[in-house]
Amino acid sequence: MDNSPRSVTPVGDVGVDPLSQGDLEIDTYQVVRPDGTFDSDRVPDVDDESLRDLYRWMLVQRLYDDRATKLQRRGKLGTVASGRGQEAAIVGSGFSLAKQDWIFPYGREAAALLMHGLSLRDLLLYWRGIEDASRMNGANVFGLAISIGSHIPLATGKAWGMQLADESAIAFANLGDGATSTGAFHEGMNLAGVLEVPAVFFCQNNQYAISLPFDGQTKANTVAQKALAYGIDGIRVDGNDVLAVYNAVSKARERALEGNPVLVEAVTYRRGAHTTSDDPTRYRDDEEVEAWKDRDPLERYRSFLEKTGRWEGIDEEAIREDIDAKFSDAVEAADAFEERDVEEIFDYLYEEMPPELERQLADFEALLEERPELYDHIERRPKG
Ligand SMILES: Cc1ncc(C[n+]2csc(CCOP(=O)(O)OP(=O)(O)O)c2C)c(N)n1
Ligand SMILES: [Mg+2]
Repeated sequence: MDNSPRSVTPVGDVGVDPLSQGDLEIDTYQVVRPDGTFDSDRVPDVDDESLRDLYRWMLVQRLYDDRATKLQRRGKLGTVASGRGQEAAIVGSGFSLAKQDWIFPYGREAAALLMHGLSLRDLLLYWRGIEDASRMNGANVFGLAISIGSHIPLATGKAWGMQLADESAIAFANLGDGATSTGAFHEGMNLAGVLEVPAVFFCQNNQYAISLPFDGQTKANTVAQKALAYGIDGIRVDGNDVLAVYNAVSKARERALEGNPVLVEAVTYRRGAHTTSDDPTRYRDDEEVEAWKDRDPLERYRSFLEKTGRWEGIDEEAIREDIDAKFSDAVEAADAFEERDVEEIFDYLYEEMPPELERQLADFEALLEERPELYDHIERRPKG
């Protein structure tokens, strides 16, 4: 055989017809349109108080974000990742979960975690770097995935475990559009499909991963279509329409419990900065932000409640006062929480510390001896 490089001639029309992006038309499910009109057949069959609670929880999310941001500015929280603009995605999904389900959070979904039983104090402590507080709380909330996408295979694993134990519950992972570009996303989704586990992967496509816009993240038109490659269900939903998200995730949950994992894409927008350490004016223009302001999830849903005669039951001022008081109490409780020893960073990874970690701990302790001012604001473990 001749293995010298050969010239390549165009193959011409030989009947090869590649599948392409245009072949996938994925609808975006909606219940309430941006102008507040709605599809009455799609209004979920829940009582009026629950419909009002959806609004109340969205307000909780918004107020939490405002207060947490101010707290960070006063130096009392490490960083804050706000859910502003994503309230409908956060609350509509959180509201559809049962107590026995497990949430694998990604950071912006404060209201969903609070409604799942996590205390406000523990949430604040997390953002102060005290992660283990949340484990005392007994809520089915896993630690926050700071390493993007790392929780996706864990959610698959938890769902598998619950399936093997014959529990009627799902693992629910919140993730961003950026997380869909990680290897962990692929591994978690693929295994979920193969094992047919009760998991729902909820991607809040807020159009950015820090400064990188969605079309720089993937060549695919949608996140939802990626589900098909894993042989699982995909749903694309208007993430600023709380009823649409509630219906979509409720349906996904039902499917998941039957052994059909689902990837849900909620199309939304991150209205604020990525975190309190980011300046979004450096990479996006005001017109874009203004355009999404017109699609505000709270205003849209308020208009639905007004049109259907349910708004009267909501006392916004009372909710604000209640949240303010609860937030102040939670800050006080967080302040009273025992300071952690900085060496504890080394404690919880292995039952027995491996030599490499021992070496790092020794280096760290030597550094603290040499420059105690680095950590003089933090409690130190007594020697010996
Ligand atoms: C593995 C990993 N790479 C990079 C980062 C730095 N980082 C923090 S948030 C973020 C973007 C996340 O974007 P997305 O998943 O869309 O979530 P969003 O913040 O938009 O809600 C990046 C790259 C990280 N935390 N983990
Ligand atoms: Mg994003």
